[in-house]
Amino acid sequence: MATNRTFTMLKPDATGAGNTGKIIDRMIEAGFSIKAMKWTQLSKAHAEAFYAVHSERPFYGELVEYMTSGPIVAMILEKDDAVASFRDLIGATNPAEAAPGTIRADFAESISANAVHGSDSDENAQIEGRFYFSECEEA
Ligand code: IDP
Ligand code: MG
Repeated sequence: MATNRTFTMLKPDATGAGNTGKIIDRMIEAGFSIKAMKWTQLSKAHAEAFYAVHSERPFYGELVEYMTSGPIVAMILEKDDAVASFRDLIGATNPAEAAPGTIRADFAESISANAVHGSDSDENAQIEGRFYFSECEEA
């Protein structure tokens, strides 16, 4: 089931550095419209559940600790081909490898504190959006 929606989080490095507005501007300038948005903070249990798919990876503990270290902004975004288009906008996981002009190249601190999350498939966009928002919270 292809959809035109994706899910993103601004991570604690981005909110903590005061980059929230600048990063949201990039998303809007790139043609994404915001369908739902929430400023919140992950508990350890919620971060472990959100990133359960990475539970066997060596960086899982570091990732959970980092993602609970400060506020995050969760958003559902809409655009044609949203998942792939958004991954292009944010750039590679490691900011050292992210293409110039991408959000991670311009705002990320490290491979762990890399400013933004972006869903990797339509299916995960749906699951991740539902993690934060009920259907009646989507515009
Ligand atoms: P993605 O966010 O670009 O989809 P994933 O491989 O899904 O990258 O990894 C999820 C998140 O885990 C990354 O965004 C990053 O915060 C963290 N991460 C990935 N690889 C590493 C690593 O090698 N060291 C530390 N953290 C990592
Ligand atoms: Mg991923």
